[in-house]
Amino acid sequence: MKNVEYLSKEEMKSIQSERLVNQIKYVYENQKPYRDKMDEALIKPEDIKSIDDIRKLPFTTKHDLRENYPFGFFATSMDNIVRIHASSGTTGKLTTMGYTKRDLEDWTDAFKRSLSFAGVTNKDICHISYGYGLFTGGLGAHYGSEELGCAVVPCSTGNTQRQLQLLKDFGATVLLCTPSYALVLAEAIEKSEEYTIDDFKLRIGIFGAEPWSLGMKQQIEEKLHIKAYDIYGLSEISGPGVSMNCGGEYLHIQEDYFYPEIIDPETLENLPDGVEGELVFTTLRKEGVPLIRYRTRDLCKLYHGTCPICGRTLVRMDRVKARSDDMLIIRGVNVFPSQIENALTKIKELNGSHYLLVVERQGLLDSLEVKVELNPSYFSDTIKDIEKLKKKVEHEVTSAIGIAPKITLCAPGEVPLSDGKTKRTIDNRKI
Ligand code: DLL
Repeated sequence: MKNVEYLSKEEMKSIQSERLVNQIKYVYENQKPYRDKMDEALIKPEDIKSIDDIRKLPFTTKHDLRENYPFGFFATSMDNIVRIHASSGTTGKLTTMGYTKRDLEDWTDAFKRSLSFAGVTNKDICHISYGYGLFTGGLGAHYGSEELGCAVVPCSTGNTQRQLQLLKDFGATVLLCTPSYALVLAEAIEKSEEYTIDDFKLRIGIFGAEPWSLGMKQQIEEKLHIKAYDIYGLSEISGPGVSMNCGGEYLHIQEDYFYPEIIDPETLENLPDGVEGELVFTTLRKEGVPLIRYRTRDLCKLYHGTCPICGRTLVRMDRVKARSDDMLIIRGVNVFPSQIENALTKIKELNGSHYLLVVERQGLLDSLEVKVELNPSYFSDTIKDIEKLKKKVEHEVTSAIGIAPKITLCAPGEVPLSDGKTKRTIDNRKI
């Protein structure tokens, strides 16, 4: 069979159409909440004849999943479910996902393919510091890497000193964790009296689960002497490995399993390639919890056509820089934490990836405070120098986001990153 990563548009469409028709029939017969939505929209499975008909179908939201907590969206009986994951998200109630044996095989295959984009092979030793548990990061990376034939070190999160020791002693060549934690590890090596970067054999990093800027990517690459890749996924659709970048900036989506669309979050109309909107996914082969037109809230752009970097034809998505619900509106201005991160990481006197945004409302006016760490190598004890640096940071952030924040410079270590997803904003406004 022809490699699915290099199919022509027509060949891919034919696979997607056949799978969508089956998926919709299956969902209509087995998933009551979505059947109700289809009945309400007066759509029958027979109306869906090809992938082009997908636009006729209603959307599914996180709210729908929460309303049906825990198992209302399961489309098969527990006899066929072999794993349950749940996503805590950064806010709100859990959403629960159930997987059949075939769902796990498909997800594993998607992750394995993603790894090969980065040139990972069965000769590699993969050190996994994504959390193992209800979060899909650890187990998703684990089975995908094993399937490729890598030697897997299932470290999970925490205990940074032990992680460093194992990374060194086992000679891991691939590190898989959140970008925040990659920086924690890199900075622990820098501070360590025991290790230098030359003690490690790392060559590739597979980082994801949270938005991170190109500035942060560059920092990680420089500090760890690796090439860093961006892996994307969400537990509702399976987990990590929905997409990953090749050598270029964009991420290839495993679109024979997960069909993407971009919509305008207000009008819900489909948007063309290159226009930013909300990413929507339809699973094409899921048995446990299939999801039709699931609104991810992630803001993104799509690009069809052959990849100029690697020649794959799998549709590409932009890096996810923010979620539509991550966006802060401060004094009427839309502000994305990643815009600020990009500005901060460009300033060499700062440890720009270590930042926290605090939003307050004083009277009628919103205020934004940016707390950011100084670079450990930056040293000055004159107030004049510190004030000058503050002004510079204020200027850079203001030109990035269009409003002036209060800048608080913190000592190294005062704004720690977590070993999972780091919370970047505290919004104290009661709106
Ligand atoms: O974060 C799955 C995952 C694990 C992806 C490990 C990559 C690596 P959830 O906990 O359900 O699943 O969170 C999904 O995280 O909708 C995005 O908002 C965000 N996200 C995931 N990967 C990226 C990424 C996992 N590479 C939510 N860049 C998604 C930006 C990401 N945001």
